[in-house]
Amino acid sequence: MKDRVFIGIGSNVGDSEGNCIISIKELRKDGRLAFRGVSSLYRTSPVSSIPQDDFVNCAVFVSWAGSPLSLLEFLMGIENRMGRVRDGKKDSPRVIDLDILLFGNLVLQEHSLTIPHAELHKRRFAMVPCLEIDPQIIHPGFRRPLATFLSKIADQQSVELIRKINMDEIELS
Ligand code: PH2
Ligand code: MG
Ligand code: MG
Repeated sequence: MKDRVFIGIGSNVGDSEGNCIISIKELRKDGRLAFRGVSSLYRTSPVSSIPQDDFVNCAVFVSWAGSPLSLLEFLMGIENRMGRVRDGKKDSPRVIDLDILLFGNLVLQEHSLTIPHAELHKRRFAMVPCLEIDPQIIHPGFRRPLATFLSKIADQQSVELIRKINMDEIELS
């Protein structure tokens, strides 16, 4: 089955905008993934107890012809190839972060993977790009429109539009 999947993308080390674009191209190289849409790029304040630089965030909407765990493995492979260093600390700065936010209507809690992403409904930087792609998204865990969670988030979480992504930037050459 091909599921409607939203993947959250973030970077706050190096050329963050460029890293997000490269990661989308990497995603598109795999035959199991069918690309459906992409959000704009946003500059977002870090949601973390560790002081760090602002992030660039965006989201892509895809179909994935495989299991959630096979997608997780694929995403981690891209993160590793792009130089992601895993220091074991939560929320440390990162070259690239690719998170499964939603996987169809699936609700899953395993030690290696929670779907929907456990923090999705608490993070403006994750919700705004998804809702740009599809304002009608229903959170399958809470069975409520994702948009209803936005108003509950503290103002400190800033999310500013940088620009749209052009299709030719993410086209495979
Ligand atoms: N990712 C985190 C923690 N905090 N803050 C922003 N603004 N954007 C992120 O992508 C982000 C974060 C953990 O993955
Ligand atoms: Mg993350
Ligand atoms: Mg992650």
